[in-house]
Amino acid sequence: MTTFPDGFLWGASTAGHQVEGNNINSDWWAREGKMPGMEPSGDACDSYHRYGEDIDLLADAGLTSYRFSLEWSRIEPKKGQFSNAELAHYRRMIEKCFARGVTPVVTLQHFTTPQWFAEQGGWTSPDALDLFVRYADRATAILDGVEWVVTMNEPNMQAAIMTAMRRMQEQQSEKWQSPTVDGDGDGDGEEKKSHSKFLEYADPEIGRMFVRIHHAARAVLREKTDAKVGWTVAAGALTALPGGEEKLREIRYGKEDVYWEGARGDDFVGVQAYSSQQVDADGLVPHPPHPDNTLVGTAYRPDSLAMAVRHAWEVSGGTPILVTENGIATRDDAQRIRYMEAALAGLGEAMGEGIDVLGYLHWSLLDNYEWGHWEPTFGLIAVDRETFARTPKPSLGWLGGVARTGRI
Ligand code: IFM
Repeated sequence: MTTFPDGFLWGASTAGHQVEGNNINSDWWAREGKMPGMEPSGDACDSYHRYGEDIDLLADAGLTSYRFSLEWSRIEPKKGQFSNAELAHYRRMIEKCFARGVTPVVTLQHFTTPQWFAEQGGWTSPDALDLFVRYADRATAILDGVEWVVTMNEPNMQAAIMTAMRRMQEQQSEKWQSPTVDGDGDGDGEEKKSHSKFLEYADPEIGRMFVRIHHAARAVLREKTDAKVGWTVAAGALTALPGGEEKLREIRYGKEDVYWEGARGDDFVGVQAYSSQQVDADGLVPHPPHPDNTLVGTAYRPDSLAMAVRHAWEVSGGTPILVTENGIATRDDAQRIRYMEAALAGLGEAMGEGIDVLGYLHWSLLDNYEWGHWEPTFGLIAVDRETFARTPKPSLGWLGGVARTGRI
């Protein structure tokens, strides 16, 4: 049996663009439909209007925390023009959490930016830092009582998305390939190989740029709120095959370690782990085909969570950890429960070694928009795309049971 401490946060995560719907001022909205193979987010799960129902379902199941994101492009739809009405909307979400005894974990930026920001050069434009910090500063107006704030979600994946976009612009005819989906293969393995290849290069300079922006936003949040501040990192749980040790270090530095290092001095760091991947002397080895592989093409590896937590703890210099995402894209909810059970058992072992883990937030509360695709279903709750009716899956009740008892 594995037991978890009192006060451990148990919850689930979502992100604005993936669940709200009609996020029309964002760069992703502008991009959707323009790229072959990319499905539009449309109404998404209509959580912009139905967040109350989402939070009720989460709380009724026994979960104690909800991670969601604010949409910068709603709050600042035009450069310098801030919407008090949208800020009030997100404050209502926070109040709804409080009313249900749910601890909100608020992400300021989850992959999307305002389209005007993208048009002026996005994260690499000279005033990107100042613009993000100004937005973070405005957001502090609604964060009273919020204990957990994430400045940015997976800046390392955002760097990969920036690279992917550049590549797709250069090769105009290329089909959309989401960085969160490992190939969309026709089974010949070739696409997977090339997808892995393009994902393996990550420029540490981009990482350092994100670290500077994160630290500047952290300073404002610390000055104006009492919240614990951190950011979240996509963990690859990479391992070396014999002869791949040097390559592993090289790849992992630009893809991850620069970001874990950037979390030093934060109040917590968000670990986001799904699968594990091997590295040989040539680079990332594509996930071998297997019946248990997930709907995003990755290997079924619940042990990746403990691997990622150990690595994050080491490289971030012992920064307290919040598991802000862990989950599996599957149609088989029994497989989801098996995955969580194994992942949490591994997490308990890592905690037994002295690693400070503060909570576990599952990705995701809802089946949602997986960045260009609707097929990969990560949710504890199914959502009808026509009626938006929510149907909790057995996995929601299972995780709620763990939350209530504090053990598996
Ligand atoms: O859906 C994404 C999320 O937006 C960021 N982390 C990984 C998830 C699953 O791919």
